[in-house]
Amino acid sequence: MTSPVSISVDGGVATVLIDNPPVNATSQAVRQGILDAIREIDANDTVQAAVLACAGRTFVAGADIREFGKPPEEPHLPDVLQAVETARVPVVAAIHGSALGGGLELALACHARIADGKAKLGLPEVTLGLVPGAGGTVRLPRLVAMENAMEMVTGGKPVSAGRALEIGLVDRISNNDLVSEARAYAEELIQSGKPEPTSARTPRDRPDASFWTEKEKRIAAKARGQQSPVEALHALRDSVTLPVADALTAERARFLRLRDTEQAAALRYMFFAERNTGRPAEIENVEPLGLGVAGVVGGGTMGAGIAAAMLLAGMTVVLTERDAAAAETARERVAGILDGSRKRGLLSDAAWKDALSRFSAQDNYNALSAADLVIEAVFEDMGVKREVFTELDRVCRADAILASNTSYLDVNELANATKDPSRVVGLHFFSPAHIMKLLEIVRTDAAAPATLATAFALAKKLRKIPVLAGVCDGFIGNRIMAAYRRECDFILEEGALPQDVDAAMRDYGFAMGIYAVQDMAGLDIAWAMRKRRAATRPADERYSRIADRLCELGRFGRKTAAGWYAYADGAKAGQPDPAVEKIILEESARLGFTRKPFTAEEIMERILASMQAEARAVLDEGIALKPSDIDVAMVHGYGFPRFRGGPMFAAGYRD
Ligand code: 3H9
Repeated sequence: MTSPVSISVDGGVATVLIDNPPVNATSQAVRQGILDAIREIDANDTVQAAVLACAGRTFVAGADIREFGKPPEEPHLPDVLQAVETARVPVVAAIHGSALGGGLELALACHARIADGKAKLGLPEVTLGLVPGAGGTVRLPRLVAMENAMEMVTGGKPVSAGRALEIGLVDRISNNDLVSEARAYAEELIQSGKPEPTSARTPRDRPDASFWTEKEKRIAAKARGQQSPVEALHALRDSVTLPVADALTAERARFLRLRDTEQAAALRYMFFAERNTGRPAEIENVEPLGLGVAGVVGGGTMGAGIAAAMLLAGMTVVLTERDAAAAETARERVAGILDGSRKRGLLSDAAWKDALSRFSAQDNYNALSAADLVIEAVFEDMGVKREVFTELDRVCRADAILASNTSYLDVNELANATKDPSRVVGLHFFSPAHIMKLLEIVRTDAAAPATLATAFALAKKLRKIPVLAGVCDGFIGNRIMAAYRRECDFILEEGALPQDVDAAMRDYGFAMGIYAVQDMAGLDIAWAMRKRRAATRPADERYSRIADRLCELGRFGRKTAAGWYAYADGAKAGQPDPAVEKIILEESARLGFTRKPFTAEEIMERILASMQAEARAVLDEGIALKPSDIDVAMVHGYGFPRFRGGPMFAAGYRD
């Protein structure tokens, strides 16, 4: 087998090239190849400097995640990096694409670093439930200030090449031909002498004990039970309090210990589940239709978010509203979102202007006549949505795709309101639509393969994770949420209070509990739906009246300063309310329950069991293609903690 690492020597400078598609991960063959190349360089007196570069779209993007479940094979990455760092000649890392995890650790072990202007550099191990395992926490604080190292290692977010230069992570930015500039840099180092190995340098700073205490408090609170961010902080503390060799050993031990945890297994599973969500067989080899011009009907929170998402992805967007005043409000809303992205540095001034120039808000449907795709995001009511589809049928091109952003309604019924149901699909975005990664693609009975292929192409263009769902009440996510919300109300009837349920969910890793979420979103829409469905509800079905009783009192959540909690003086955080407790106790008594205390574990067991039961029904009915799609939906649309892998993973499902 040929090695994925090759070496060529030209005029005293060796170029070591790693070529291991798709992302040059440090598989066993790559590790062996780098080690062999360094040995060859060490043995060849004509070589005076080396450049380490990668073929294809990126520098080394990390260890090979697929190897993590298996016993590690020699040579181990720390030993390979030790060989690079102690090489006889200076080694310059030439970084393009992404230098991540073990890839950045490799660059840190080199004697100098030059990066392409568009490169990204990071240590994302915490997002896989790990800490860097090949010297990242020890070498990084010897190049950058501890505050910056801490952000990179405990947050896991990559930094841009520009930022990397600013903080001292790279020495130079290449503006032209990266490898030639790296070679020129290597030649300079032949003259000026080999820089000191990174691990032999003095740390940029050694913060005092109060720094670590304060950071640990903050990081642990943010991690909500995920172990790796706090472990990463401890590894950084070791790197400036222990001798270097001991810090490297301690880091490696931490990495190996974490690699075998359930959290790391869950995060690895999620990594692949997100990239491999199911696609319907009928769209293989089907060309998607064009996605240049998109229409959006309705400029409320969802419509404006969807419009912004498409503008940010380079599409031209026409939004329609019922009259000029509403169109102007929608325009302002979309402009506000784009402005927010610019202020947070996610959009350059030029890109912001460009996005605005591709947007218009109109007060009539005729403006949609040129659109390739139209997404309606009007009020969640079948009558209103049917009218919209009738209008779209009248004004849109015969080959335009018509999509509904409904979160519950029967998309088949909407499709049948059009002349050509094969062009209709559900596209269920999550709020805020320009940020949330999940896109449920709802397949109607008549949807043509090209319609579905285009929906998947849209997800890719918007950098969203597509999850295919069949038509049913609530599709995948809302249906499972409705099931566990019902279960939570039963737990209230049997003895718990909303604050107990919410605390149990937060302890498990959710950002918010179900009752705080309902108060934020508003209780009225779900109430209206329950009333609509009351006539068809089976008489023997268990039904909790608590939420209805709150709504009857006008307690619709934060917006009315009262819901499951009380919100005094516009407070964002609710307080337990004796009036709610009274209603719950009355309902328990009415139903004949002797209230009993629930532990957080018991509450979570009931919640998970109800999610899993509904998820199995969703699979049996063919609403979801596979269990991991359900996990992706619950993690990315409903706040299920990613480090727990989703309800199916928690039930023992492994891909
Ligand atoms: C680590 O390094 C530990 C060390 O500290 C210690 C070691 C001792 N391994 O995302 P994409 C596959 S931990 C295996 O669609 P993009 C991916 O599954 C690691 N496979 O492309 C997909 O396969 P397929 C730290 C990997 O352009 C294909 O590559 N590193 C790996 O949107 C394309 O991926 C990370 O966490 C991998 N490491 O984004 C980096 N990475 O085509 C993880 C990717 O069969 N990777 N694949 O579906 C990423 O963040 C993105 O993939 C990247 C490219 C930004 C690189």
